[in-house]
Amino acid sequence: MKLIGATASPYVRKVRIVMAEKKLDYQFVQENVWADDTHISASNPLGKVPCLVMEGGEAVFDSRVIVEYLDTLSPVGKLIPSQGRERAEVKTWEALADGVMDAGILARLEATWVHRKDSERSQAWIDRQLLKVNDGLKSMSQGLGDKPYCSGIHLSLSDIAVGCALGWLEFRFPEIAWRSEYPNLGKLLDKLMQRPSFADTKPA
Ligand SMILES: N[C@@H](CCC(=O)N[C@@H](CS)C(=O)NCC(=O)O)C(=O)O
Repeated sequence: MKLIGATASPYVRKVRIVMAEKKLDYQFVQENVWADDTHISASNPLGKVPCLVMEGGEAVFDSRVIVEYLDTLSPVGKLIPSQGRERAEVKTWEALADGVMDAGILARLEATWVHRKDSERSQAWIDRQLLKVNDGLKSMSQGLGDKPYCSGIHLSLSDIAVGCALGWLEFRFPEIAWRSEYPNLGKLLDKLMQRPSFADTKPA
């Protein structure tokens, strides 16, 4: 399998962490989707990473579809419960964490995208997205409470998705003081960073 991605992308990181936790082999091909000469649309018509390219050349995207597929490949370290309420709970954690990243990325692009003039940038839009980030963090913190992991006592995709969102916020929005406001999230990220899967994929 070939994974097309970038080391700064939190969605790509989610996939790489799942690959590592499940001990799956893959080739990591780095692609800058923001460069004028990117070839990403040859694999993913949406022009986004991550994109998984299978042995036969078929492409699988987006990150949620990829990680769900990867979890079926090996019984090692099951990350998504197979059915019922528990499965819906883990997928909802993932949707929340991905939603925080989506909002953060929209805010960042509004402020920094090189093809937008300063007069075209909207502070109201940035504020709207940052409110989602803050509300998402609050909800994560409340959901985690004093449990060791988001969905109970074992690592699951919930923690991986939340860890990627927190790690990306620390990387791109160091001014958001989520560690002091939500110490339980900081504790969770510090614990996750002890795992090689997290430590080896720090956003860069
Ligand atoms: N929902 C997608 C989001 C992927 C995504 O937005 N990736 C960013 C990189 S962090 C990207 O490729 N953006 C390029 C673009 O929007 O044109 C997923 O989970 O894979």
